[in-house]
Amino acid sequence: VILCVLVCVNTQSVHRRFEYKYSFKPPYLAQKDGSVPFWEYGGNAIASGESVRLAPSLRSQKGAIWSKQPLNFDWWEIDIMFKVTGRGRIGADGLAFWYTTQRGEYTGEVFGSSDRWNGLAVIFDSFDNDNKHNNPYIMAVLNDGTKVFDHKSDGSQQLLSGCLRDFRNKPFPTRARIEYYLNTLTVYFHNGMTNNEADYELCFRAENVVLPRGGYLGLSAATGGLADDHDVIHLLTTSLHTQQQTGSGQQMSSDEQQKLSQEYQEYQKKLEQQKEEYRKEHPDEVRDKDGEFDDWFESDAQRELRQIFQGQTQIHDILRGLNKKVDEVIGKQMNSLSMLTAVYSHTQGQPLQPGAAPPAQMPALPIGRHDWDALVANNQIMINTIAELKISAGGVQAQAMSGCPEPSCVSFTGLLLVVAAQLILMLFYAIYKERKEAQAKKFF
Ligand SMILES: [Ca+2]
Ligand SMILES: [Ca+2]
Repeated sequence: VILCVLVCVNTQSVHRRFEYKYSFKPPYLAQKDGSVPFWEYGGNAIASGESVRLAPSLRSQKGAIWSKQPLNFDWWEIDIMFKVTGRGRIGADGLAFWYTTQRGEYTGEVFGSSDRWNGLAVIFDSFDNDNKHNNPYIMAVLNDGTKVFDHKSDGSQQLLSGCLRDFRNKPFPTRARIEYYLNTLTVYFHNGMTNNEADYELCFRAENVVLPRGGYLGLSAATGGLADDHDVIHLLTTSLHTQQQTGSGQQMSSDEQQKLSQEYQEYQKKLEQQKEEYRKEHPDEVRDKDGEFDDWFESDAQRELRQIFQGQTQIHDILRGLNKKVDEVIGKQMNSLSMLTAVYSHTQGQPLQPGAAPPAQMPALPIGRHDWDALVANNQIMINTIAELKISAGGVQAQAMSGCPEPSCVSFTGLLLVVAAQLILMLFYAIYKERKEAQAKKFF
């Protein structure tokens, strides 16, 4: 999926620009007075240096954060890193991302913000109101300002598209990447089982989506009788521009650009100043943050958990590598097989034209029945080895599920066998080709 995205993006040559005025991220996410630059939050939301807690794990809490300015570009990609955590097996209510023509409320009816919105909501719905065992669910809901969100059915009759994904209580923060480019809306989800940047999966893609221009960005969350903490660690906005857009009238005037960069420099200076002040005021904390004492305060249980996660992440990486290699081997295998078949059928079954003189007599079949059988047998061995390898990979996965923290349980014998078999086949083919060429030369 990631590969496709890269390729698609490359072929259409999208120009990307990070939009700091529509983003927030740690450290120093909130300033000393609690404000978040370029954003406004309210309700029960609290911003700290590290995250924005939209709704805390207390009953009936609501909160939201909204961008101060509407977007001044048409296409965008927004990456949200968040954590929904709670003690219960079930949590509530959920979190929502908004792109709407007006800023919503901070204590509204729909996951903390306004109903009858005009624009897009991407909702992370934790609680299963309609009892269909299909939550937590991620969905996009479009609204033109007239529809009332149907909580009773979890919006199942109103959603544009969605996917069933558990985003609660993950070892690493979960992430969503929402892309709106040339009227195609794509949502990717990172399940937080690893902290690997490449682990986004497609949730859905919808075409011909028309959103109003110049919307505001927002995030909101709400709790009910059950209550999770809803923390957003960052929201990063990138504007996407087609080549024509950047080439023509969309270009900013140099005055405007100068003003913007000056503004940005001032913002950076202010940030640095605040960091310095913070260091002066909290010398201990800063030292702590540098990690000097981190290792001293890890309990046994924490350490064990950390080791398990590390082990599982490693197993996951190894499995992914193995999968890729097996795919490669199968691909090569298919290639050589089709080449061989083509050659074989060419030499065996060349039909002779009745009228035409037979071409310079066909060379005796350069590959005997015996050679062919050997090749087929070789092939069979390779297919069996791949099957074995797949089974052993499955075993490793099962072990990983049962919490085996050792990353070394993978046997590479299978992999080596495949590689060896592949080499033998290549060698065989090379010899065969040489023989054929030598024989062909005799005729010229
Ligand atoms: Ca719900
Ligand atoms: Ca449901």
